[in-house]
Amino acid sequence: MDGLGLTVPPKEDFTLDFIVDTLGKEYMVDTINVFEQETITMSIGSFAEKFYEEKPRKELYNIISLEVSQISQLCNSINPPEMVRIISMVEKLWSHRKREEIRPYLEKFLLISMEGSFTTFHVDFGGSSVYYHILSGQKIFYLALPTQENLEWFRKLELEGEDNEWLPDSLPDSISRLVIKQGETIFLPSGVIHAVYTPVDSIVIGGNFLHTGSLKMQHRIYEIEMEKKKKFDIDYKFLFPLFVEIHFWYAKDIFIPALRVSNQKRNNIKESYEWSCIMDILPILIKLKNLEKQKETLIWLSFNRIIKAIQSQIQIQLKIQNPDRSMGLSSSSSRKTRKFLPEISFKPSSSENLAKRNKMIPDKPWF
Ligand SMILES: O=C(O)CCC(=O)C(=O)O
Ligand SMILES: [Fe+2]
Repeated sequence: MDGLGLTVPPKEDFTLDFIVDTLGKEYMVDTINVFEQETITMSIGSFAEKFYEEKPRKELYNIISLEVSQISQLCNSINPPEMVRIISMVEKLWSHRKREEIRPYLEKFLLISMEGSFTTFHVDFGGSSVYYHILSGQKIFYLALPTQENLEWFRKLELEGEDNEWLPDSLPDSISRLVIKQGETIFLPSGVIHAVYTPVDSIVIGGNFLHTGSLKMQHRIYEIEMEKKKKFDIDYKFLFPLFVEIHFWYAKDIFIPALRVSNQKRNNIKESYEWSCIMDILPILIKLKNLEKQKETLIWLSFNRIIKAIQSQIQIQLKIQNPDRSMGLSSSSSRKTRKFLPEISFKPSSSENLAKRNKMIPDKPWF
């Protein structure tokens, strides 16, 4: 696609027939039974039969979670937008082919939707950002920004509302309606609350990604998901795979080594994107560690070590930034200070941070 670095196959080739032939009729897919808003697993062959029924169809099904990154005949002609490939935390972490066998694949979804399908208000898992390209058909998005008020509304909806309501009793004050036509692409930033209506049969190519510019929002959404999980015991498959591990590994493999290098060079990185990310991720790691306490995770045993490592590198950096001020861990009150390090007032305000990020991202696409 012009300017985006997105590659998609020609829509004439990428039909439901082609997808069924490639996967084989017996290939099982999760679909949404639209009127019940319930997940139903069926073969792609059965889905196609229902798809080719005479309209108006008696039942509507919507495929929104068919990921094809490991099906070469379907994925070879798809390349997510360049920006996604650059900033995706999953891409970055797995670019060295470490832990390949557990890599989550989320950047090449096919969505196959029957006319009249709708998806109720939600935020994509883990507060992931989204790219969404209409190969054929059309979609109508109803969008609400992730303001504090709207997120509180969404939280209540998640915890108390009816799951299958297209129009819940209350709605955020301001909702934007966005029609996306064939050949168009949208990006949804982290945390955007959205509902989607499909006015005509549609095939969409889309993907989800976490990125360091939205660490706080991603974590905010994850907290809501955890609250919901606690209340309703939802399946892990509805959460961003390895969400906690991804943040842990990112800190361990990317943030700490980068901060260590800056510290060794005695670089003051106070104004850098790198620093704002590090200050964002530390409190998140502390909260994730506590959230995960009860659970067996791959990384639980090393969590404290990584948190300590990041805290001590932050301390070294703070001394570089403020050579005249005593920020040392050696002072008697250091234990407390260390615990609340992220709140230390050296942090630029969030709008400054944002501006900095916008400026910095093109310079440091690797971070
Ligand atoms: O196209 C749809 O029906 C839903 C798309 C969406 O928002 C999602 O899959 O998260
Ligand atoms: Fe979504």
